[in-house]
Amino acid sequence: MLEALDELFSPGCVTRAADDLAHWGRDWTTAYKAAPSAVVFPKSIHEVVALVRWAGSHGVALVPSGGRTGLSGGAVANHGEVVVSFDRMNAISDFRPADRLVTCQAGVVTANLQGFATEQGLSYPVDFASSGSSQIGGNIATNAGGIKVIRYGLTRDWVAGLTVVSGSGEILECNQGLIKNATGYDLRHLFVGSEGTLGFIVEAQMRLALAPPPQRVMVLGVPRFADILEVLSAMQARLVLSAFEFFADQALAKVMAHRDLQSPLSARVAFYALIEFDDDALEEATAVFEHCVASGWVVDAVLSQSDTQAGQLWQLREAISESIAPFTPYKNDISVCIGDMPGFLDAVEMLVAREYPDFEVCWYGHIGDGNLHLNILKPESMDTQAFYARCHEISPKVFQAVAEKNGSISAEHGVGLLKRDFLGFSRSPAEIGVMRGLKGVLDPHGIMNPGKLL
Ligand code: 2HG
Ligand code: ZN
Repeated sequence: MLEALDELFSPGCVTRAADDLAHWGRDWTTAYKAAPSAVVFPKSIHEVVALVRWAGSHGVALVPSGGRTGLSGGAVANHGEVVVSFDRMNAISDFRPADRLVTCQAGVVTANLQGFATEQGLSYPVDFASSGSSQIGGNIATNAGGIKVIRYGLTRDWVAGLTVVSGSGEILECNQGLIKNATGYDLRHLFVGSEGTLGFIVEAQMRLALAPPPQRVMVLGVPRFADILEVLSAMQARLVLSAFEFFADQALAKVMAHRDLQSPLSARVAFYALIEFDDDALEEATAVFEHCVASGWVVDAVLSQSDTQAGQLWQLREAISESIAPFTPYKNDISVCIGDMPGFLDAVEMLVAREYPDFEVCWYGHIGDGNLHLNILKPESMDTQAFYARCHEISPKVFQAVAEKNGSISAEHGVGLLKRDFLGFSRSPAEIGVMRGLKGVLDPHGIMNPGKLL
């Protein structure tokens, strides 16, 4: 049956080679084995429509594939699905300065959109460590967050219009760049974060921001976990922050070893906060830093003196994920409201100390927007399956603590395969029922990324 794909696509746009299946059949999640039956590379919206209609009438499951930098298995094809790669739909077009809007095909790499915006004297402010590989379609399908959410929000906030091919093969043009549009349901937002389960995003109108003023980065040493929140509120009371990240010393040790970097402060401290702010707020930032030292929350800090140094300090945070990857980390990506963070931190810290006494635990994340990344590292001698099984036993306890604060069990990494069984900790049965109903309407044949999210 898959031979029909050769008729739907031009030569060279379908592959069944084993290496290609392994490459395009998975994302950065390491827990699953890729097993797609083919990979296709559409070059136009009409090819996507033809594919979806063909797949619907033959009951063939499709898995959308962007930069495959996801960490929840949303882009994993492990059941003979056809992978739909957007690598060849990567054009940026139709820049509209008056609206500060630009049209991107789904496969535009995030860094290319950022570069395009800079060339126009503007910026695309959503940013994360994987921006060199991740694609706009995938960012929208997972509502990607990253390191600047505290100031600029999530991907959702920059999506002004979407073109989607629904699971029944219809083209939906959602919102088309308008700021004001009070004509009923905003379907655009339904597709943001839908992980390809309702339709495939083929094109997006992205809003651009004004170029930011020059920035400064400060890394502060904070001996006690809870005091990071004191530093956050002191900073936010007087400064507009572009980022407020944190990492534990265990995470720093891994990055220093992996990238051969120096410790940012003269002595090692249990936790670090990395803040970024406008250069013209330097005096204010220094005053807050002094207040934090006087209050006993902070023991030392380093301030970037150039963009190069700012980039080096950012590496300490941004390279954590890649530095711990060789340790087969079990990832938690959880969030609560900032106001609930102090009690939540205590609860999770106690739980982790009790449940994972013999495992190395790496804390880091975007604490300024309420998002913690809690990575449990596999002891070298432990079998991977046994390690995952143990973490799966403990996860419900972590998620219970999240649920008690009405938090999210997946703040920015999506649900995919990895978190699907835990969705009920963050979404009520009634909500999940509505989600299933929507899936039935938009994906009547159940072919759009089946088995993910719901
Ligand atoms: C980050 O913030 C990414 O670095 C990855 O969201 C987080 O590796 C992780 O758990
Ligand atoms: Zn993150």
